[in-house]
Amino acid sequence: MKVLVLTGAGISAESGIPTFRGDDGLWEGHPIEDVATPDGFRRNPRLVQEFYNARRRALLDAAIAPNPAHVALAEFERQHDDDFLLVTQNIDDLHQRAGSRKVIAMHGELLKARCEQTGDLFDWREDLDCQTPHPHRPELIGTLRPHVVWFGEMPFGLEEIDSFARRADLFLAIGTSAVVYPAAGIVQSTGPDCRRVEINLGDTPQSDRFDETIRGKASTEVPKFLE
Ligand code: BV8
Repeated sequence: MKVLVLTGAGISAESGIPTFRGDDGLWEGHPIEDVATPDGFRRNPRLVQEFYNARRRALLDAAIAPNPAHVALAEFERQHDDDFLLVTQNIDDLHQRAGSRKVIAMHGELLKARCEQTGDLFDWREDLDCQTPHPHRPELIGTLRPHVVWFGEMPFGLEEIDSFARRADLFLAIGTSAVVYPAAGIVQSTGPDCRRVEINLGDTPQSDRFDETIRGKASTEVPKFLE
């Protein structure tokens, strides 16, 4: 059985990471176009670097850890290794910390930095600013950015995701508001015989495309569904 899982910010909410569109929405105080677009970065790189530095520091806080939903997905992958793919819109590393291996972080990773000139990727746990020298080429000052997909930028892994979705027997969407594309459109790539299940606190604009909608918290409902 080929299983495709898509997760959004809702799966990390109970681990203490704020979602984007909840009351404690991340974007508050910062219009999206100021902090999550290439233009915003060009206009005010310091503001954008600090926005991600704050999120990186928060993610590395000792209190932040995978919750039972992350753990259940990692365990399920171990039991179904050959035909399983986890796609996350999240840029935290909680799936990886829980033990998930087959992960496509389609919107990038908060704990990586990328050189705009060389494309080099680095594991990055410190603050980034506009004067951070490139680790191997110090002459490249201020060329490092968060390895994160901003609005208007191409997400990662789209071909692999689409090809897997077309052949999936089960598609499980967990904790996503289904408003950001192309992630929100993955459900439409699944075949006619695919069982589509949505786990969320409430309805989303895509809920009617699912065969089953399970309403409740991810940390309770995901382990229950996968057991
Ligand atoms: C693209 C990384 C072209 C950054 C993110 C105008 C100009 C350019 C593009 C567009 C445009 N208009 C529209 C677009 C397309 C745009 C888009 O979709 N915009 C939306 C706003 C309309 N998309 C793009 O720009 C994408 N790129 O289009 O490139 C292209 C595309 C294809 C092919 C060729 C070219 C790039 C989008 C990626 C942007 N980057 N993140 C960062 O993180 O800082 S998006 C951001 O939103 C996060 O990744 C986040 O994951 C994502 C979606 O949010 P969710 O994860 O769903 O989180 P949210 O808070 O919204 O919802 C939480 C859900 O959990 C809720 O439903 C809640 O009920 C539930 N929940 C809460 N607690 C729990 C729970 N469920 C269960 N248990 C709980 N405890």
